Amino acid sequence: MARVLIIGVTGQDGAFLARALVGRGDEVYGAMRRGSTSKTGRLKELGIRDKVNFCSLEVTEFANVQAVLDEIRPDLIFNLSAQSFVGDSFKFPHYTSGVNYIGVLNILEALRVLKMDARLYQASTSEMYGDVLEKPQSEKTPFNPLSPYAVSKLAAHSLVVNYRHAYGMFATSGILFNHESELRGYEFVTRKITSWLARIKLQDAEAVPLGNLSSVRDWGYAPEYTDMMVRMLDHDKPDDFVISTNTEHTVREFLFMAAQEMGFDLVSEGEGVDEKCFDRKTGKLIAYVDPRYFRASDVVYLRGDNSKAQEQLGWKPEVLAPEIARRMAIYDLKKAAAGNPGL
Ligand code: GDR
Repeated sequence: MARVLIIGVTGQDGAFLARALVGRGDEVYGAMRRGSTSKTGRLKELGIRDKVNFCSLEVTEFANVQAVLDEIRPDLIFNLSAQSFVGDSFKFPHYTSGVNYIGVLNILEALRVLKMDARLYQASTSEMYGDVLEKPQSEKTPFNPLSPYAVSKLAAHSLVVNYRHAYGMFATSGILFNHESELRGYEFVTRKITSWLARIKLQDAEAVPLGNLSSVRDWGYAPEYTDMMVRMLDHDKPDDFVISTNTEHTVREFLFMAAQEMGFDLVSEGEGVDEKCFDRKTGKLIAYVDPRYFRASDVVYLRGDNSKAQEQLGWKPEVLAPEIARRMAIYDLKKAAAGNPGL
């Protein structure tokens, strides 16, 4: 049994990870930001809220990070805390950089100062590939970030590599490609689509406004990805691993798949900012492009080469984008039917 600290326990990944660790008998500490106590809905949904020991932690405050690590003395630390919405990082670059980079610096420094030999997992991201220099992207592909979010994550990623080499720390980065689930936040495109379509279907909501429909992503299923986080820290040495499905779909394809599950039969008309998606059966407008959702610079193609994780960690993704769209659509229809779109 390990003592585990999950920093950022209230998010999608934090909740699934906590469930996996509780399930294997670990003692799980869940750190969250001040004032986040009301955000434990996902842990409740998974039936493990009372199995997690909560603590308050502000990663941007070094003294606080040091004190919490010293008190808990975990064997394993998963750092999932982040300002994780790429779109918002253009509006809040300082805040994003503070949490996503200084936060990691504080954790690494606290481990060093306290001379703790805890294993650290850092949540790196496919967004670091940005304007991609290779297809598909692997651990060897050079990074080329396109947002303050990606820059902050790349800085943190580089720091983890540096502390691993300089101080021999067991610090591992998972370069996770997009991973979705029924517990995904509503600001991300998959959940925005499934939750909104459910409201169109059952509550006669207006059509959903979307940004770049041609953007390509490699979407995997979050619970499988959090299982891989555990496997990465159970591995015999610290390293960097791409976790992806090595499949690709456009946002438009995801929209069509989710819509089909809800009984819509979409057809797209027009191009670029004029694109509109109608239901063939009723002629009703279901989705349209709204330039307000375009990003100042967008990552338009991501697809991960996961061979290293397959070979070294036994990674085999089972749930792929069509099934993810199906599961999220079914879940959100149930939520909308119950009149409760929230978590
Ligand atoms: P991403 O996820 O930025 O890849 O980061 P998101 O779902 O926000 O965007 C994916 C793509 O969809 C396009 N898009 C829209 N996106 C949103 N959010 N809303 C829209 O209306 C919309 N229309 C089109 C985007 O432009 C983009 O190209 C996620 C986050 O979880 C990160 O924290 C994580 O690091 C990466 O995945 C891996």
